[in-house]
Amino acid sequence: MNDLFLKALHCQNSARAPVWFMRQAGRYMPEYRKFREKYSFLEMIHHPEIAAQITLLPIQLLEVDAAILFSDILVIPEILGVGLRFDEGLGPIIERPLTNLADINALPIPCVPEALNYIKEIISLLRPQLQVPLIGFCGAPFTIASYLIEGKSSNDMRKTKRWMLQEPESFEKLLDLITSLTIDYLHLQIAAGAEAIQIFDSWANRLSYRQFNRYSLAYLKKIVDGIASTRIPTILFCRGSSVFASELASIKPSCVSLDWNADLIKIRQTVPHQVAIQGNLDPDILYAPSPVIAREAKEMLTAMHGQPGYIFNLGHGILPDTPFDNVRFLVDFVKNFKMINK
Ligand code: 1CP
Repeated sequence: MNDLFLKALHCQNSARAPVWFMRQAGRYMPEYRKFREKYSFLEMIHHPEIAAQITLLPIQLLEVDAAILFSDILVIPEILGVGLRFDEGLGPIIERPLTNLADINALPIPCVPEALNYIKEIISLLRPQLQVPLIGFCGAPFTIASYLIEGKSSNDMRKTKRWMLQEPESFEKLLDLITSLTIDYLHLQIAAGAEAIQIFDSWANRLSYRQFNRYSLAYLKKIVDGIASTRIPTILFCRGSSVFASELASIKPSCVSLDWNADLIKIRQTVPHQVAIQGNLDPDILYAPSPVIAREAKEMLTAMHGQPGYIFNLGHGILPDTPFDNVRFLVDFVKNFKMINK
């Protein structure tokens, strides 16, 4: 069993830095595209056998140090019955986005263990096949709320922020609802065998400092506290984590995952030493020729050398048109880094 990743999450790793990537199973992989020729994205995440096989692709083809469940943060909106679909080229669409308090009150309250039982099946299929830890995940309440309100990916979050500022009470009611479903969902993943949890707050960078504390961090804290009894390590990622790293660390996750704007060493100095750091190569660097990839990765690995709580990752997910061979090159480079230095 390769436990480098779990050791690093506990800040107890004395070997090389473990490596895995956000969105490590996806379109940049020819094998993934073969599945996508046969099935829609929703079919793939709903079908336990297929979702398990796709989770395993990066382990088989890249030999990364952790697996992440093949699913999506939007499974929570889906069980709220708002009509989730994924359109080619457009990404996620919610057919009946929320517009007011009455819409929130009309939502059915799903029974999470029943509605998401298929996730339990995926994890049960996966665990016996894995020699690396399995990461479960969810979206953060602010990011999930933004999809429920915008109805699609939005860069400006205009509707979400307008609601948040005009009617903070009902906005918080929505965040509370998502938080409680999410805690149940993470307990389901952990009971089924997830060995670490990453929470994605992909749109937190749209918030001011005070808004972040009130509408993002407070709910992240409820989730971290809500699963603390399981003692499963938690990783907090947000776009904006280079700005909010100290605040994220203050709610005592096991690890803060940094976007690519941050200087790793500077952040390491501000985040308490018992909290691990993950990140943060710019995903665009994977378009560069391999000597550039090597130079940039070496810079980060040298800066973090000897850190017992460091996990190599990107600053956000792998992009769909990334050359597969460059990703493979990067994994090998990170894994061999110690040897190069000797
Ligand atoms: O084949 C396809 O077209 C589907 C593309 C795809 C994939 C591979 C989507 C649609 N989701 C996923 C899987 C996924 N999503 C994983 C799987 C595990 C992995 O390999 O990492 C995870 C962890 C996610 C999480 C996710 N989904 C986030 C948070 C992380 C991030 O990237 O910021 C978000 C925001 C989503 C929403 C989502 N799902 C898919 C799309 C195209 C989007 C929209 C992103 C956006 O709004 O910009």
